[in-house]
Amino acid sequence: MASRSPKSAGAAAARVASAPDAAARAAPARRLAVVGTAGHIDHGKTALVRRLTGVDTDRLPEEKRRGISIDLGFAPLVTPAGVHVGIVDVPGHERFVKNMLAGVGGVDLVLLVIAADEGVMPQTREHLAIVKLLGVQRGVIVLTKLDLVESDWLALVTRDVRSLVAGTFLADAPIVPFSAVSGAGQGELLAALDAQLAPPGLRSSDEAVRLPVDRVFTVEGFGTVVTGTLWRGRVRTGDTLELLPSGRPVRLRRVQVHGKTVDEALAGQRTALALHGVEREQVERGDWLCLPGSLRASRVLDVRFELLPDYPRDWKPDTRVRFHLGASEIIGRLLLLGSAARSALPPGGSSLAQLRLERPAVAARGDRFVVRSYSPSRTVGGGTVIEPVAERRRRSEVAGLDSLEVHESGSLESRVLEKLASASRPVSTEQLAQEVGEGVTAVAVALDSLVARGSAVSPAAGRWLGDARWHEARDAVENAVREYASQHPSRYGVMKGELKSGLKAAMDGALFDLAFASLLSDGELEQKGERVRPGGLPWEPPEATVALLEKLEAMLEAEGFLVPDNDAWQKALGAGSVEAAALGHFLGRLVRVDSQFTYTAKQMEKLRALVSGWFDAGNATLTVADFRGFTGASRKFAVPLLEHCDRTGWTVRVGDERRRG
Ligand SMILES: Nc1nc2c(ncn2[C@@H]2O[C@H](COP(=O)(O)OP(=O)(O)OP(=O)(O)O)[C@@H](O)[C@H]2O)c(=O)[nH]1
Ligand SMILES: [Mg+2]
Repeated sequence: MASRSPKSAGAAAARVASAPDAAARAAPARRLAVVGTAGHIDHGKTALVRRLTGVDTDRLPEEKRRGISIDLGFAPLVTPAGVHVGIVDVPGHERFVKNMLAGVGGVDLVLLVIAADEGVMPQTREHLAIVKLLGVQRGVIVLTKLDLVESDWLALVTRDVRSLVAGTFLADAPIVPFSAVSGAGQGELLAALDAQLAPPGLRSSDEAVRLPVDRVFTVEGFGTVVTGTLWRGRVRTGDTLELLPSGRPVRLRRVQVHGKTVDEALAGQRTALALHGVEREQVERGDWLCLPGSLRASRVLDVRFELLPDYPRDWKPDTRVRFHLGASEIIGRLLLLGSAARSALPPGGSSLAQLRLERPAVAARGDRFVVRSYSPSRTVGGGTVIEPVAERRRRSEVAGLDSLEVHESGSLESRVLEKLASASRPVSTEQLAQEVGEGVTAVAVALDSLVARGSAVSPAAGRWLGDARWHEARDAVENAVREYASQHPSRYGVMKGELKSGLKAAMDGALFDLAFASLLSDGELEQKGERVRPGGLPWEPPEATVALLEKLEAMLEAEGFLVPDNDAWQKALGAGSVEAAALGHFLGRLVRVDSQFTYTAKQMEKLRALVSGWFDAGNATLTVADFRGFTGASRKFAVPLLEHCDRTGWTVRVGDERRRG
């Protein structure tokens, strides 16, 4: 698990890019979109991007030499309708699907590229499966190399392609024949892009910043630079973000969009960010930049897993996999939960599952991910994150699956309530928002309605707890107080500290304090000094104890200040005398002078009068001998009594003498 210091994150949050200010919101909205290519090797993805943008996205020497794309390439495009598009060009080679996955995560639209001369090929299918699993909703299909085929062949391939995409989000997508050589189809392609990007619902910049890092390098004078598609939120120069999973706070020294330095970048833009506070070696592809405190890294995640329909076998309940989310690839085990755990999952099936990863993943509820087999690496399925930070659970464990299902499909209110029900202490709105993976505002609204319905309570400002848990806690405190009172009738009540530590196993200290305070203010409890008893239950110490106390007082006063020591009167009066003495202390009728001697309040009054009489008579100092003289106490009693006088402030010790206090 990544260790993140909440302190440093909190401090970093002071200047972050989360909440858009009014000015930013009022600015005319610029339409932004990220478009990814997809398709088999050599089908003309890079040539198409070059034709549309003039940018050659094959920038590595090895890519030039081999004539294939190896890693992600990026190019900007402004469409005829004015949408600012960042294109992510992916490699088609089957060995580089993991690179493809690192870039395709955040796309709004996919350009599925199929060479008209070759038609549908393996990575056409695999890339299509991937964008489907990732939940991409918009797309345009491009049949490239139009210049190489006859029209009847083109018609044949078009039919093939239609049947490939039937039943998918691309079922009704435009199919545009295109040639990167002649430029044929370019106008139609741009028009198709605009048509697909026109409906609203592209991303919003008003959410917590989230950016998957897909490249890291150093730039002379700027140090560590990362690139990535800004999934959500907006970032500005000077902002502090949190690098996850390491939890390092980093400051943005410079923000660039497609090579141009800007003050601010918005969700849906390809960005290059120069980071302050982190070395090149401390960042890698797959890391995330986030609003500090908004996400937590975890090795264990609960998910809904979907196995691809064309997977050739049943899927085993415990399998080594590669987990792809954002730009990250993490190896781990996928454990099916529930009924599928006992058998296996058939192709096309889905199951609740737990991912146990070798390194922490940074996920949010609802994130789509892709799963590839460990070896050989093939795309086998994917799914949706339900619990981004989960507890390890046994596969056979059925308990808890209900709550997982609530988190998968339940309303925000039911999900918040689920979290509250399992919380051991009151939690803040922010923490709940993080746990259910929703914005703070939406969670606050859900909480208000839960409180209105009586399902949740707010025992302290900004803190929340399930109603049942709250009443359980109050009842536990009240019952403990009642029980003590009935067991110890001669005592006013239980000491508060003793009560709290007695309930330690049953309840968190913070919850105790809140429950206690609320019981006190409701009059359910009454407190005197440190002792607490049930409210409205008048306290009448047992007569026998009072009688014994009177006997004890008489015994202590019998010989002036020469009282019998504690052992002596306990022996003389029997077991009940300790209880009687405790009552005397609580009532202020007895005073503990030291571990050996107890005096009555009356004796103490007399002592005080004698001491002040001594000083009133004009004596500046008081020695032990003087004291013995006017009290008749032997040295054995005089020393502890004088120390008591010092403690109560009647006298002040100076060397071997006392002065008036
Ligand atoms: N005749 C013709 N050739 C094309 C066309 N588009 C691409 N090519 C050629 O096809 C080859 C592969 O093109 P790329 O654009 O590199 O293919 P790609 O899909 O990017 O390949 P990978 O990135 O490696 O998956 C190159 O030699 C291109 O010149 C086209 O429309 N017509
Ligand atoms: Mg290419």
